[in-house]
Amino acid sequence: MSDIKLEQTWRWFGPDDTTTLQDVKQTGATGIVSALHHLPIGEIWPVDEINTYKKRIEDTGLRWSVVESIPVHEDIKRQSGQYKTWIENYKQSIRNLGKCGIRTVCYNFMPILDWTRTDLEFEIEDGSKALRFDEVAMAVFDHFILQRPLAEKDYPGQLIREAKVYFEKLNENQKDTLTKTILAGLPGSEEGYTLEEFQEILDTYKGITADDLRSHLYDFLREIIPAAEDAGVRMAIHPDDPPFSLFGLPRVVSTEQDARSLIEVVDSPFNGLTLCTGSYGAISDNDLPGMVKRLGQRINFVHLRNVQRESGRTFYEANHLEGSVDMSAVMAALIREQATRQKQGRADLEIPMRPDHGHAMIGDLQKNSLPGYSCIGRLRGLAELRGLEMGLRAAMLNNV
Ligand code: DNO
Repeated sequence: MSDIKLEQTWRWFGPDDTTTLQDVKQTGATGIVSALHHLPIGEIWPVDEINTYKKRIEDTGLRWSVVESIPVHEDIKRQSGQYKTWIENYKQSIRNLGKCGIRTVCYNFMPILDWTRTDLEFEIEDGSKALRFDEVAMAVFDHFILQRPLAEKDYPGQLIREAKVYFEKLNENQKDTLTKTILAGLPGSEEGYTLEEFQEILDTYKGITADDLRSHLYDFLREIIPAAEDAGVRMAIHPDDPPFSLFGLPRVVSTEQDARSLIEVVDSPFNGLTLCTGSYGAISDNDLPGMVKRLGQRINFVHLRNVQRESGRTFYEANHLEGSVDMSAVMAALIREQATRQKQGRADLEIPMRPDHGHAMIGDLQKNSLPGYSCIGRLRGLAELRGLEMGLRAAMLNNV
């Protein structure tokens, strides 16, 4: 147990990222989390493109540890159109990654929108900027700006009344910013929409219930996991962020029960989870240390990030060791999980972990860094998490 640790990784968005690979080296991270962002969703990732990208990373002395993400085509989530072709392509991409020695793939199954926030510049008391999800702002957008038919039904009356007051105070610029924040696509989500496009694509989900989406996910897993097993690639599904329905769309990877059910559908270590403490942690029902204890054997990738839950469903992203998630209890549970794996003789002891998001702070504020993916904010997070891990591990080893 003494010399193993979590593999410290860093998300890098490719050559245009304002944080360069050389910068990443200085953070102390050794692994890169990245994707072939330029390829259209659904297309096969060719071996030569994977190898070229991999070499570029390795030339800096880093390792491409995790793919985040191979996006899942909307047709697969709806089981419509060309979905069978997209599934075959997905399998081929997994096989190709396996051939190139890339062993972990993170993905999600959220309809239309990947992660969603309503404010990208929420100033906290030290002057740094955080991302925030405000349930009132969400209702403002959904009911008053998008004017989604029947949106009102999805919110308590009191929330709609608050949203009305909020909406009436917004000027055109502010409405525009809120719209862009929700629809333009946050880093990694690969897609952005205008209001009209968004309503159109929402309509394509009409009649698709949570049970339907769940069964589409399970069918997808039954298809891809055998391919992942053959290729030696561990799949790690990312939870819904935030972990509840938005715009009346179903979401099926939000709770411990969701995670448990989906790993049971195909009972293989290659059918695993991304433990994202910030996503699961946005609702108080998710007991994160308990989840690591109970589902740890199937955790293939870890995103460590904290959230401060406010009232209702509102939250903002807090510093990594502050906020509503007990990060030291999560870390202790991960360390115990590694010790268990070691006893079991498992090869995957060094579970890849990345500091997820960070505040825009100090030099980040003058730089045009991607929302949540500032360099110094994440560096602070990684440094704190590394210290937490090292201290806890030493204390646990010596039974302090
Ligand atoms: C946000 C990220 C998500 C995540 C995908 C995984 O910061 O955690 O975009 O990458 O949902 O597929």
